[in-house]
Amino acid sequence: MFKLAFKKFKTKSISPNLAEVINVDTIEDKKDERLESDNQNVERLDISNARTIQTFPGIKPLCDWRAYKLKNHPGIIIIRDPFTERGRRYWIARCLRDYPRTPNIVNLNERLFDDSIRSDWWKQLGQCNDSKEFQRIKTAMRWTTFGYHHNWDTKIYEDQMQSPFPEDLTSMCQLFAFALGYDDFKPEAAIVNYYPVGTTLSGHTDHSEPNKSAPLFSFSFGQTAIFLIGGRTLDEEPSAIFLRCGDVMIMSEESRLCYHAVPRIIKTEKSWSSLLTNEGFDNADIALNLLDLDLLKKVGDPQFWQPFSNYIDDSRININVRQVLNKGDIKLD
Ligand SMILES: O=C(O)CCC(=O)C(=O)O
Repeated sequence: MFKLAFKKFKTKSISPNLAEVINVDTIEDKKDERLESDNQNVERLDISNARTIQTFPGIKPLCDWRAYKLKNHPGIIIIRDPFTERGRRYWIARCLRDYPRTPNIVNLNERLFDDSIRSDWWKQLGQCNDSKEFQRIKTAMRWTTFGYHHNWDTKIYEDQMQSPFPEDLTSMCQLFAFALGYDDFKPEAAIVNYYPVGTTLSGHTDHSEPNKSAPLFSFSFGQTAIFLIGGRTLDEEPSAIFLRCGDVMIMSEESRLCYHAVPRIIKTEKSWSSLLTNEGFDNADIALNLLDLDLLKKVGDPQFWQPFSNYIDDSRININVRQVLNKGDIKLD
């Protein structure tokens, strides 16, 4: 069932029937009965009782968040783009410019890419003048890991295999975790996935973490993904849902160990090169020190922002954050 659905959405020769894909933006459109019945699986989540959170740069106030749950997949929560435009730009720039740098690990193969590219991909990409080589370097980047590095061969985390977990990402994840009542959540491992249009991620479960009860936080930026969420085995029929720029998905409870995949990236986002719409920030706000203030300012400069905008014009980025250790443990066995 899962593999068939993956194939159906992946196949390039036919356009998949996108009416089947859950689109949370249509949930409140009471006028259109067809849309409502398409979305019987989705319910708005009442977060009016969510924990009050401090203001956080680049994130809208809690009262403006729209959150949804999937009735057939208990534990999946989607917060529909709670970021401001400056916030989205900030995280896109972090994922491209900073996170794929040494000591973080990237997928780039040492036989195909020299050390300078493997240790600072974005900088070398910016210095490449040959359009064919530029495209080769750009599309080769598929993931970077930090915090505990996931070993894709052994599928285990090791104490010696760690790089520092960025403080800004820790603060941002803990803000969402706290709002949803996961006060003890500790971000300890992250995978940033890069998806040029046309790439996919096949069905898998995330079960390498010794702590399988902590939720997983997933942040999507750039172009839209069709995301499949299934059950604990490949026999169960998955649901397809759009994950759009700025969406935050939480995989908790039963869904934490369920099969999921990204069979398709769809180019839906308009060009990003426009000026930021009247979105300033208060320099005196102490919460600003949770982020890289210099970068937060710079992403509003059209010239600085242009290369990031070009990248995201035909790509998606996903930041996938997990807790590795069980509560009370200070290291892996
Ligand atoms: O890109 C996504 O939305 C999912 C990524 C994922 O499943 C993973 O990193 O394990």
